[in-house]
Amino acid sequence: MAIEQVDVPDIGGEGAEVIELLVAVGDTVEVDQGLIVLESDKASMEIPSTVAGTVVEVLVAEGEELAEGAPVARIETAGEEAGAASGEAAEPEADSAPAPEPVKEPEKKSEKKSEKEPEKEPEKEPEKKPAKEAKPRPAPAPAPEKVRAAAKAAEAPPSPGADGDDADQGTYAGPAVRKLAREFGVPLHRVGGTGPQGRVLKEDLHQYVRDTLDSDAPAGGGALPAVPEVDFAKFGEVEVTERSKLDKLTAANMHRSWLNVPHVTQFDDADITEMEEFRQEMKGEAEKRGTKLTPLPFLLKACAVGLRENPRLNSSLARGGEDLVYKKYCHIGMAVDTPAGLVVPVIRDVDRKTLWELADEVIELSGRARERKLTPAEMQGGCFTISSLGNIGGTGFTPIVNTPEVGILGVSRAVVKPVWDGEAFQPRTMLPLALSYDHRVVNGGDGGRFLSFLVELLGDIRRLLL
Ligand code: CAO
Repeated sequence: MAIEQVDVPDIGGEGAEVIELLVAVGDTVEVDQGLIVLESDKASMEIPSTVAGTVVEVLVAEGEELAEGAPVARIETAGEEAGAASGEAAEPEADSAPAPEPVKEPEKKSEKKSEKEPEKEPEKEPEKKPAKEAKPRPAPAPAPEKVRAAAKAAEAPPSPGADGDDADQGTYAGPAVRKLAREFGVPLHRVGGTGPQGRVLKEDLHQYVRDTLDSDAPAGGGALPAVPEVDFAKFGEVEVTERSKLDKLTAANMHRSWLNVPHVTQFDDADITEMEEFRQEMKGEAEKRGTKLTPLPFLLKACAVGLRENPRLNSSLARGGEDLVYKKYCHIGMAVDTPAGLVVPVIRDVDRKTLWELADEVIELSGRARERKLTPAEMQGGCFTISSLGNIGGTGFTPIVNTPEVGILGVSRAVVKPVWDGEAFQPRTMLPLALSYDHRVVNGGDGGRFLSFLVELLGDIRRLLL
Protein backbone atom coordinates (compact mmCIF):
# COMPACT_ATOMS: atom_id res chain seq x y z
CA MET A 1 0.00 0.00 0.00
CA ALA A 2 1.21 3.53 -0.71
CA ILE A 3 -0.16 6.96 -0.04
CA GLU A 4 -0.06 9.31 -3.01
CA GLN A 5 -0.85 12.99 -2.85
CA VAL A 6 -2.81 14.63 -5.69
CA ASP A 7 -2.05 18.30 -6.29
CA VAL A 8 -3.65 21.03 -8.37
CA PRO A 9 -2.16 20.84 -11.88
CA ASP A 10 -1.47 23.83 -14.15
CA ILE A 11 -4.78 25.70 -14.20
CA GLY A 12 -3.71 28.59 -16.33
CA GLY A 13 -1.68 30.63 -13.90
CA GLU A 14 -4.31 31.99 -11.56
CA GLY A 15 -5.95 30.99 -8.31
CA ALA A 16 -9.37 29.39 -8.21
CA GLU A 17 -11.95 28.69 -5.56
CA VAL A 18 -13.08 25.23 -4.47
CA ILE A 19 -16.81 25.19 -5.21
CA GLU A 20 -17.51 21.51 -4.81
CA LEU A 21 -15.95 18.43 -3.22
CA LEU A 22 -16.67 15.41 -5.39
CA VAL A 23 -15.19 12.79 -3.05
CA ALA A 24 -15.01 12.07 0.66
CA VAL A 25 -12.67 10.01 2.82
CA GLY A 26 -13.25 6.33 2.17
CA ASP A 27 -14.36 6.79 -1.45
CA THR A 28 -12.74 4.64 -4.11
CA VAL A 29 -11.50 6.67 -7.07
CA GLU A 30 -10.21 5.84 -10.53
CA VAL A 31 -7.49 7.62 -12.47
CA ASP A 32 -8.97 10.81 -14.03
CA GLN A 33 -12.00 10.78 -11.75
CA GLY A 34 -12.82 14.29 -10.54
CA LEU A 35 -11.89 15.03 -6.92
CA ILE A 36 -12.98 18.64 -6.59
CA VAL A 37 -14.40 21.41 -8.77
CA LEU A 38 -12.50 24.67 -8.94
CA GLU A 39 -13.97 27.88 -10.26
CA SER A 40 -11.85 30.82 -11.32
CA ASP A 41 -12.95 34.07 -12.89
CA LYS A 42 -12.92 32.36 -16.27
CA ALA A 43 -13.94 28.76 -15.84
CA SER A 44 -14.95 25.97 -13.60
CA MET A 45 -12.94 22.80 -13.89
CA GLU A 46 -12.68 19.41 -12.26
CA ILE A 47 -9.36 18.43 -10.76
CA PRO A 48 -8.88 14.76 -11.61
CA SER A 49 -7.16 12.09 -9.57
CA THR A 50 -3.80 11.03 -10.97
CA VAL A 51 -3.99 7.65 -9.24
CA ALA A 52 -6.54 4.94 -8.48
CA GLY A 53 -7.23 3.99 -4.88
CA THR A 54 -9.06 4.98 -1.70
CA VAL A 55 -9.28 8.55 -0.51
CA VAL A 56 -7.68 8.75 2.93
CA GLU A 57 -7.67 12.51 3.29
CA VAL A 58 -9.30 15.45 1.56
CA LEU A 59 -7.00 18.38 2.04
CA VAL A 60 -9.26 21.22 0.96
CA ALA A 61 -12.60 22.67 1.91
CA GLU A 62 -15.26 24.45 -0.10
CA GLY A 63 -14.52 28.13 -0.45
CA GLU A 64 -10.72 27.80 -0.26
CA GLU A 65 -8.60 29.48 -2.92
CA LEU A 66 -6.10 27.12 -4.55
CA ALA A 67 -3.26 27.67 -6.97
CA GLU A 68 -1.15 25.31 -9.04
CA GLY A 69 0.64 22.79 -6.82
CA ALA A 70 -1.72 23.01 -3.85
CA PRO A 71 -2.43 19.58 -2.28
CA VAL A 72 -5.95 18.30 -2.93
CA ALA A 73 -6.20 14.81 -1.47
CA ARG A 74 -4.19 11.84 -0.30
CA ILE A 75 -5.04 8.52 -1.83
CA GLU A 76 -4.06 5.04 -0.73
CA THR A 77 -3.05 3.03 -3.76
CA ALA A 78 -2.29 -0.65 -4.14
CA GLY A 79 1.31 0.01 -5.25
CA GLU A 80 4.57 0.28 -3.29
CA GLU A 81 5.23 3.69 -1.77
CA ALA A 82 8.17 5.41 -3.38
CA GLY A 83 10.93 6.89 -1.20
CA ALA A 84 10.36 7.23 2.51
CA ALA A 85 7.86 4.42 2.98
CA SER A 86 9.33 3.34 6.30
CA GLY A 87 8.72 6.77 7.82
CA GLU A 88 5.08 6.62 6.88
CA ALA A 89 4.42 3.13 8.16
CA ALA A 90 3.97 4.59 11.62
CA GLU A 91 1.11 6.83 10.44
CA PRO A 92 -2.30 5.73 11.63
CA GLU A 93 -3.86 6.15 8.18
CA ALA A 94 -1.36 3.82 6.62
CA ASP A 95 -1.76 1.11 9.25
CA SER A 96 -5.46 0.99 9.78
CA ALA A 97 -8.46 0.97 7.52
CA PRO A 98 -8.98 4.52 6.27
CA ALA A 99 -12.76 4.64 6.23
CA PRO A 100 -13.50 5.02 9.97
CA GLU A 101 -11.11 7.94 10.34
CA PRO A 102 -12.91 10.94 8.82
CA VAL A 103 -15.00 11.80 11.87
CA LYS A 104 -11.89 12.73 13.81
CA GLU A 105 -10.39 14.85 11.06
CA PRO A 106 -11.90 18.26 11.76
CA GLU A 107 -10.59 18.24 15.36
CA LYS A 108 -7.09 17.41 14.18
CA LYS A 109 -7.29 20.23 11.68
CA SER A 110 -8.30 22.89 14.16
CA GLU A 111 -5.69 21.81 16.71
CA LYS A 112 -2.89 22.13 14.23
CA LYS A 113 -4.35 25.37 12.90
CA SER A 114 -4.31 27.11 16.28
CA GLU A 115 -0.75 25.97 16.91
CA LYS A 116 0.61 27.27 13.68
CA GLU A 117 -1.53 30.23 12.80
CA PRO A 118 0.00 33.06 14.82
CA GLU A 119 3.30 33.22 12.92
CA LYS A 120 1.67 33.17 9.51
CA GLU A 121 1.12 36.14 7.25
CA PRO A 122 -2.42 35.19 6.25
CA GLU A 123 -2.54 36.83 2.83
CA LYS A 124 0.37 34.99 1.33
CA GLU A 125 0.32 31.46 2.71
CA PRO A 126 -1.82 29.52 0.20
CA GLU A 127 0.30 30.60 -2.78
CA LYS A 128 3.46 29.79 -0.88
CA LYS A 129 2.51 26.15 -0.39
CA PRO A 130 2.77 24.43 -3.76
CA ALA A 131 2.87 20.65 -3.73
CA LYS A 132 6.43 20.83 -5.07
CA GLU A 133 7.37 21.89 -1.54
CA ALA A 134 5.11 19.44 0.23
CA LYS A 135 5.82 16.35 -1.83
CA PRO A 136 9.49 15.67 -0.97
CA ARG A 137 8.81 15.62 2.77
CA PRO A 138 9.37 12.15 4.18
CA ALA A 139 6.13 12.19 6.17
CA PRO A 140 3.53 13.88 3.99
CA ALA A 141 0.78 14.21 6.60
CA PRO A 142 2.05 17.32 8.36
CA ALA A 143 2.50 19.28 5.18
CA PRO A 144 -1.15 19.17 4.08
CA GLU A 145 -2.24 19.99 7.63
CA LYS A 146 -0.08 23.07 7.47
CA VAL A 147 -1.45 23.98 4.09
CA ARG A 148 -4.97 23.59 5.33
CA ALA A 149 -4.23 25.60 8.42
CA ALA A 150 -2.61 28.29 6.34
CA ALA A 151 -5.50 28.41 3.93
CA LYS A 152 -7.93 28.69 6.82
CA ALA A 153 -5.80 31.36 8.38
CA ALA A 154 -5.81 33.27 5.14
CA GLU A 155 -9.54 33.06 4.94
CA ALA A 156 -10.22 33.84 8.58
CA PRO A 157 -10.47 37.36 9.89
CA PRO A 158 -7.03 38.87 10.35
CA SER A 159 -5.63 39.41 13.80
CA PRO A 160 -5.91 43.00 15.03
CA GLY A 161 -3.50 45.19 13.23
CA ALA A 162 -2.65 42.53 10.65
CA ASP A 163 -3.90 44.70 7.83
CA GLY A 164 -4.24 47.86 9.78
CA ASP A 165 -8.03 47.72 10.06
CA ASP A 166 -9.44 46.19 13.22
CA ALA A 167 -12.96 46.74 11.98
CA ASP A 168 -12.41 44.09 9.29
CA GLN A 169 -12.27 41.42 11.99
CA GLY A 170 -15.18 39.09 11.59
CA THR A 171 -15.11 39.50 7.82
CA TYR A 172 -14.26 36.37 5.85
CA ALA A 173 -12.36 36.74 2.59
CA GLY A 174 -9.62 34.99 0.65
CA PRO A 175 -6.14 36.43 0.27
CA ALA A 176 -6.68 37.74 -3.26
CA VAL A 177 -9.81 39.60 -2.19
CA ARG A 178 -8.08 41.11 0.85
CA LYS A 179 -5.23 42.28 -1.35
CA LEU A 180 -7.64 43.83 -3.87
CA ALA A 181 -9.61 45.51 -1.09
CA ARG A 182 -6.41 47.02 0.29
CA GLU A 183 -5.44 48.26 -3.18
CA PHE A 184 -8.80 49.97 -3.61
CA GLY A 185 -8.84 51.15 0.00
CA VAL A 186 -12.17 49.40 0.50
CA PRO A 187 -13.08 48.55 4.11
CA LEU A 188 -13.91 44.87 3.79
CA HIS A 189 -16.41 44.85 6.63
CA ARG A 190 -18.63 47.21 4.65
CA VAL A 191 -18.84 44.81 1.70
CA GLY A 192 -21.75 42.38 1.80
CA GLY A 193 -20.29 38.89 1.30
CA THR A 194 -22.31 36.47 -0.82
CA GLY A 195 -19.96 33.48 -0.47
CA PRO A 196 -20.29 30.59 1.96
CA GLN A 197 -20.67 31.88 5.55
CA GLY A 198 -20.92 35.41 4.23
CA ARG A 199 -17.43 35.25 2.73
CA VAL A 200 -16.60 38.29 0.62
CA LEU A 201 -15.95 37.27 -3.01
CA LYS A 202 -14.18 39.25 -5.69
CA GLU A 203 -17.50 39.98 -7.39
CA ASP A 204 -18.84 41.42 -4.10
CA LEU A 205 -15.93 43.81 -4.05
CA HIS A 206 -16.51 44.76 -7.69
CA GLN A 207 -20.19 45.33 -6.96
CA TYR A 208 -19.34 47.46 -3.91
CA VAL A 209 -17.01 49.64 -5.99
CA ARG A 210 -19.61 49.93 -8.77
CA ASP A 211 -22.37 50.83 -6.33
CA THR A 212 -20.17 53.40 -4.62
CA LEU A 213 -19.25 55.00 -7.94
CA ASP A 214 -22.88 54.99 -9.04
CA SER A 215 -24.08 56.61 -5.84
CA ASP A 216 -21.37 59.29 -6.15
CA ALA A 217 -22.28 60.14 -9.75
CA PRO A 218 -23.90 63.54 -10.19
CA ALA A 219 -27.65 63.56 -10.69
CA GLY A 220 -28.55 63.58 -14.38
CA GLY A 221 -25.06 62.25 -15.21
CA GLY A 222 -24.00 58.85 -16.51
CA ALA A 223 -25.19 56.78 -13.54
CA LEU A 224 -27.70 54.08 -14.36
CA PRO A 225 -31.00 54.42 -12.57
CA ALA A 226 -31.26 51.52 -10.13
CA VAL A 227 -33.89 48.84 -10.74
CA PRO A 228 -35.95 48.56 -7.57
CA GLU A 229 -36.02 45.19 -5.77
CA VAL A 230 -39.40 43.55 -6.07
CA ASP A 231 -40.85 41.04 -3.64
CA PHE A 232 -42.17 38.61 -6.26
CA ALA A 233 -43.56 36.31 -3.56
CA LYS A 234 -46.25 38.92 -2.99
CA PHE A 235 -47.77 37.95 -6.33
CA GLY A 236 -47.57 34.18 -6.22
CA GLU A 237 -45.41 31.19 -5.40
CA VAL A 238 -41.72 31.57 -6.23
CA GLU A 239 -38.54 29.54 -5.90
CA VAL A 240 -35.28 31.38 -5.34
CA THR A 241 -32.03 29.75 -6.49
CA GLU A 242 -28.53 31.09 -6.09
CA ARG A 243 -26.86 31.84 -9.41
CA SER A 244 -23.61 30.05 -10.22
CA LYS A 245 -20.41 32.05 -10.30
CA LEU A 246 -20.17 31.36 -14.03
CA ASP A 247 -23.67 32.69 -14.58
CA LYS A 248 -22.89 35.88 -12.70
CA LEU A 249 -19.61 36.34 -14.53
CA THR A 250 -21.30 35.91 -17.90
CA ALA A 251 -23.87 38.49 -16.85
CA ALA A 252 -21.13 40.91 -15.77
CA ASN A 253 -19.24 40.41 -19.05
CA MET A 254 -22.40 40.94 -21.12
CA HIS A 255 -23.25 44.05 -19.16
CA ARG A 256 -19.75 45.47 -19.52
CA SER A 257 -19.77 44.85 -23.25
CA TRP A 258 -23.27 46.21 -23.68
CA LEU A 259 -22.39 49.43 -21.86
CA ASN A 260 -18.95 49.97 -23.40
CA VAL A 261 -19.37 48.85 -26.98
CA PRO A 262 -21.54 50.79 -29.44
CA HIS A 263 -23.15 47.85 -31.21
CA VAL A 264 -24.37 47.64 -34.78
CA THR A 265 -25.87 44.42 -36.12
CA GLN A 266 -26.17 43.61 -39.83
CA PHE A 267 -28.17 40.72 -41.26
CA ASP A 268 -27.96 38.58 -44.35
CA ASP A 269 -28.88 35.08 -45.52
CA ALA A 270 -26.33 32.74 -47.05
CA ASP A 271 -27.53 30.31 -49.69
CA ILE A 272 -25.98 27.09 -48.38
CA THR A 273 -27.87 24.70 -50.69
CA GLU A 274 -24.68 23.33 -52.29
CA MET A 275 -22.77 23.39 -49.01
CA GLU A 276 -25.55 21.31 -47.42
CA GLU A 277 -25.52 18.84 -50.33
CA PHE A 278 -21.78 18.43 -49.87
CA ARG A 279 -22.15 18.10 -46.08
CA GLN A 280 -24.83 15.40 -46.48
CA GLU A 281 -22.55 13.56 -48.96
CA MET A 282 -19.76 13.67 -46.38
CA LYS A 283 -21.90 12.23 -43.54
CA GLY A 284 -20.81 8.63 -44.23
CA GLU A 285 -17.17 9.58 -44.33
CA ALA A 286 -17.58 11.64 -41.16
CA GLU A 287 -19.06 8.60 -39.42
CA LYS A 288 -16.15 6.43 -40.57
CA ARG A 289 -13.77 9.00 -39.12
CA GLY A 290 -15.72 8.97 -35.86
CA THR A 291 -16.71 12.63 -36.17
CA LYS A 292 -19.71 14.79 -37.13
CA LEU A 293 -19.66 17.48 -39.78
CA THR A 294 -22.19 20.16 -38.81
CA PRO A 295 -22.36 23.58 -40.52
CA LEU A 296 -20.12 25.02 -37.77
CA PRO A 297 -16.71 23.92 -39.16
CA PHE A 298 -17.67 25.52 -42.52
CA LEU A 299 -18.61 28.73 -40.71
CA LEU A 300 -15.33 28.72 -38.78
CA LYS A 301 -13.39 28.26 -41.99
CA ALA A 302 -15.36 31.00 -43.78
CA CYS A 303 -14.84 33.42 -40.87
CA ALA A 304 -11.09 32.69 -40.89
CA VAL A 305 -10.90 33.59 -44.60
CA GLY A 306 -13.16 36.61 -44.00
CA LEU A 307 -10.96 37.86 -41.14
CA ARG A 308 -7.86 37.49 -43.30
CA GLU A 309 -9.48 39.63 -46.03
CA ASN A 310 -10.96 42.16 -43.56
CA PRO A 311 -8.29 42.58 -40.87
CA ARG A 312 -10.21 45.27 -38.99
CA LEU A 313 -12.59 42.57 -37.82
CA ASN A 314 -9.52 40.80 -36.41
CA SER A 315 -8.33 43.71 -34.30
CA SER A 316 -8.82 45.09 -30.79
CA LEU A 317 -8.63 48.52 -29.23
CA ALA A 318 -5.72 49.15 -26.88
CA ARG A 319 -4.36 51.98 -24.72
CA GLY A 320 -7.83 53.33 -24.06
CA GLY A 321 -8.60 53.60 -27.76
CA GLU A 322 -5.32 55.18 -28.85
CA ASP A 323 -4.09 52.06 -30.65
CA LEU A 324 -5.59 49.32 -32.75
CA VAL A 325 -3.94 45.91 -32.41
CA TYR A 326 -4.14 43.84 -35.59
CA LYS A 327 -3.75 40.14 -34.86
CA LYS A 328 -1.75 38.01 -37.25
CA TYR A 329 -3.24 34.86 -35.77
CA CYS A 330 -6.79 33.57 -36.11
CA HIS A 331 -8.30 32.12 -32.95
CA ILE A 332 -12.11 31.92 -32.98
CA GLY A 333 -14.34 31.42 -29.95
CA MET A 334 -17.56 29.41 -30.14
CA ALA A 335 -20.35 30.02 -27.67
CA VAL A 336 -21.38 26.78 -25.96
CA ASP A 337 -24.60 26.43 -24.07
CA THR A 338 -23.92 24.32 -20.94
CA PRO A 339 -26.06 23.47 -17.90
CA ALA A 340 -23.72 25.63 -15.77
CA GLY A 341 -24.01 28.64 -18.10
CA LEU A 342 -22.55 30.07 -21.28
CA VAL A 343 -18.86 29.39 -22.00
CA VAL A 344 -16.75 30.34 -25.00
CA PRO A 345 -13.86 27.97 -25.70
CA VAL A 346 -11.44 29.23 -28.31
CA ILE A 347 -10.35 27.20 -31.34
CA ARG A 348 -6.79 28.19 -32.15
CA ASP A 349 -5.33 28.77 -35.61
CA VAL A 350 -8.61 28.12 -37.41
CA ASP A 351 -7.05 29.36 -40.67
CA ARG A 352 -4.54 26.50 -40.58
CA LYS A 353 -6.90 23.64 -39.82
CA THR A 354 -8.88 21.36 -42.12
CA LEU A 355 -12.65 20.97 -41.89
CA TRP A 356 -12.14 17.54 -40.30
CA GLU A 357 -9.80 18.96 -37.67
CA LEU A 358 -12.26 21.75 -36.92
CA ALA A 359 -15.16 19.26 -36.69
CA ASP A 360 -13.18 17.19 -34.17
CA GLU A 361 -12.27 20.25 -32.15
CA VAL A 362 -15.86 21.55 -32.03
CA ILE A 363 -16.98 18.20 -30.58
CA GLU A 364 -14.04 17.91 -28.22
CA LEU A 365 -14.18 21.45 -26.82
CA SER A 366 -17.97 21.64 -26.55
CA GLY A 367 -17.98 18.24 -24.79
CA ARG A 368 -15.39 19.34 -22.27
CA ALA A 369 -17.20 22.68 -21.83
CA ARG A 370 -20.34 20.80 -20.81
CA GLU A 371 -18.34 18.61 -18.43
CA ARG A 372 -16.73 21.75 -16.92
CA LYS A 373 -13.29 20.49 -17.88
CA LEU A 374 -12.02 23.48 -19.85
CA THR A 375 -8.99 25.33 -18.51
CA PRO A 376 -8.99 29.15 -18.38
CA ALA A 377 -6.26 29.14 -21.06
CA GLU A 378 -8.66 27.41 -23.45
CA MET A 379 -11.03 30.36 -23.17
CA GLN A 380 -8.49 33.09 -23.78
CA GLY A 381 -7.00 34.71 -26.84
CA GLY A 382 -10.07 34.75 -29.10
CA CYS A 383 -10.11 37.16 -32.07
CA PHE A 384 -13.75 36.76 -33.05
CA THR A 385 -16.71 34.68 -31.83
CA ILE A 386 -19.38 32.53 -33.46
CA SER A 387 -22.61 32.01 -31.58
CA SER A 388 -24.62 29.30 -33.31
CA LEU A 389 -28.20 28.72 -32.31
CA GLY A 390 -28.77 26.68 -35.46
CA ASN A 391 -29.50 23.51 -33.54
CA ILE A 392 -31.96 25.33 -31.29
CA GLY A 393 -33.95 27.42 -33.76
CA GLY A 394 -35.04 30.99 -34.41
CA THR A 395 -34.83 33.19 -37.46
CA GLY A 396 -32.36 35.77 -36.13
CA PHE A 397 -30.89 37.42 -33.04
CA THR A 398 -28.48 40.24 -32.22
CA PRO A 399 -25.40 38.78 -30.49
CA ILE A 400 -23.40 40.89 -28.03
CA VAL A 401 -19.76 41.50 -28.98
CA ASN A 402 -17.34 39.57 -26.78
CA THR A 403 -15.17 42.60 -26.03
CA PRO A 404 -12.19 43.24 -26.53
CA GLU A 405 -12.98 41.37 -29.74
CA VAL A 406 -14.75 43.62 -32.21
CA GLY A 407 -17.04 41.20 -34.02
CA ILE A 408 -19.36 38.27 -33.40
CA LEU A 409 -21.39 36.20 -35.84
CA GLY A 410 -24.82 34.98 -34.77
CA VAL A 411 -26.07 31.97 -36.71
CA SER A 412 -29.72 30.91 -36.75
CA ARG A 413 -31.43 27.86 -38.19
CA ALA A 414 -31.14 27.19 -41.92
CA VAL A 415 -34.47 26.68 -43.69
CA VAL A 416 -35.55 25.95 -47.24
CA LYS A 417 -37.12 29.09 -48.71
CA PRO A 418 -38.47 30.06 -52.12
CA VAL A 419 -35.83 32.27 -53.74
CA TRP A 420 -36.53 34.18 -56.97
CA ASP A 421 -33.87 33.44 -59.59
CA GLY A 422 -35.14 36.03 -62.09
CA GLU A 423 -37.57 33.64 -63.73
CA ALA A 424 -39.04 31.45 -61.04
CA PHE A 425 -38.95 30.69 -57.33
CA GLN A 426 -36.43 28.02 -56.48
CA PRO A 427 -36.26 26.07 -53.20
CA ARG A 428 -32.96 27.08 -51.61
CA THR A 429 -31.49 26.34 -48.16
CA MET A 430 -30.91 29.72 -46.56
CA LEU A 431 -28.81 30.30 -43.45
CA PRO A 432 -29.65 33.48 -41.47
CA LEU A 433 -26.53 35.32 -40.29
CA ALA A 434 -26.25 38.34 -37.98
CA LEU A 435 -22.96 40.17 -37.60
CA SER A 436 -22.62 42.45 -34.55
CA TYR A 437 -19.59 44.69 -34.35
CA ASP A 438 -17.97 47.39 -32.29
CA HIS A 439 -18.76 50.57 -34.20
CA ARG A 440 -15.76 52.33 -32.67
CA VAL A 441 -13.56 50.09 -34.81
CA VAL A 442 -15.68 48.60 -37.55
CA ASN A 443 -17.71 50.92 -39.72
CA GLY A 444 -20.74 49.93 -41.77
CA GLY A 445 -18.60 49.45 -44.88
CA ASP A 446 -16.20 47.04 -43.14
CA GLY A 447 -19.09 45.16 -41.59
CA GLY A 448 -21.05 45.00 -44.84
CA ARG A 449 -18.02 43.80 -46.82
CA PHE A 450 -17.18 41.13 -44.24
CA LEU A 451 -20.73 39.79 -44.09
CA SER A 452 -21.23 39.84 -47.88
CA PHE A 453 -17.92 38.03 -48.27
CA LEU A 454 -19.03 35.37 -45.79
CA VAL A 455 -22.27 34.94 -47.71
CA GLU A 456 -20.28 34.50 -50.95
CA LEU A 457 -17.92 31.97 -49.36
CA LEU A 458 -20.72 29.89 -47.90
CA GLY A 459 -22.65 30.12 -51.16
CA ASP A 460 -19.74 28.56 -53.02
CA ILE A 461 -17.42 26.76 -50.62
CA ARG A 462 -14.85 26.18 -53.38
CA ARG A 463 -13.91 29.81 -52.73
CA LEU A 464 -12.60 28.79 -49.29
CA LEU A 465 -9.65 27.27 -51.13
CA LEU A 466 -8.66 30.51 -52.86
N1 CAO B 1 -29.22 25.25 -39.26
C1 CAO B 1 -29.79 24.03 -39.30
N2 CAO B 1 -29.30 22.97 -38.63
C2 CAO B 1 -28.20 23.16 -37.88
C3 CAO B 1 -27.56 24.41 -37.81
C4 CAO B 1 -28.11 25.48 -38.53
N3 CAO B 1 -27.58 26.70 -38.52
N4 CAO B 1 -26.49 24.30 -37.00
C5 CAO B 1 -26.46 23.04 -36.56
N5 CAO B 1 -27.49 22.35 -37.11
C6 CAO B 1 -27.78 20.95 -36.92
C7 CAO B 1 -26.53 20.12 -37.06
O1 CAO B 1 -26.22 19.90 -38.41
C8 CAO B 1 -26.93 18.87 -36.32
O2 CAO B 1 -27.81 18.10 -37.12
P1 CAO B 1 -27.30 16.84 -37.98
O3 CAO B 1 -26.77 15.89 -36.96
O4 CAO B 1 -28.52 16.36 -38.66
O5 CAO B 1 -26.26 17.32 -38.90
C9 CAO B 1 -27.77 19.42 -35.17
O6 CAO B 1 -28.19 20.73 -35.56
C10 CAO B 1 -27.05 19.52 -33.84
O7 CAO B 1 -25.87 20.26 -33.96
P2 CAO B 1 -24.90 20.43 -32.68
O8 CAO B 1 -25.45 21.42 -31.73
O9 CAO B 1 -24.63 19.09 -32.12
O10 CAO B 1 -23.53 20.95 -33.27
P3 CAO B 1 -23.12 22.38 -33.82
O11 CAO B 1 -21.79 22.12 -34.40
O12 CAO B 1 -24.12 22.98 -34.69
O13 CAO B 1 -23.01 23.31 -32.52
C11 CAO B 1 -22.36 24.12 -30.39
C12 CAO B 1 -22.12 23.08 -31.48
C13 CAO B 1 -21.43 23.81 -29.24
C14 CAO B 1 -22.09 25.51 -30.90
C15 CAO B 1 -23.84 24.06 -29.94
O14 CAO B 1 -24.14 22.79 -29.45
C16 CAO B 1 -24.23 25.09 -28.90
O15 CAO B 1 -23.96 24.95 -27.69
N6 CAO B 1 -24.95 26.16 -29.33
C17 CAO B 1 -25.44 27.20 -28.44
C18 CAO B 1 -24.61 28.46 -28.52
C19 CAO B 1 -25.24 29.55 -27.67
O16 CAO B 1 -25.76 29.31 -26.60
N7 CAO B 1 -25.23 30.77 -28.18
C20 CAO B 1 -25.84 31.87 -27.54
C21 CAO B 1 -24.81 32.68 -26.89
S1 CAO B 1 -25.44 34.22 -26.34
O17 CAO B 1 -26.50 33.82 -25.21
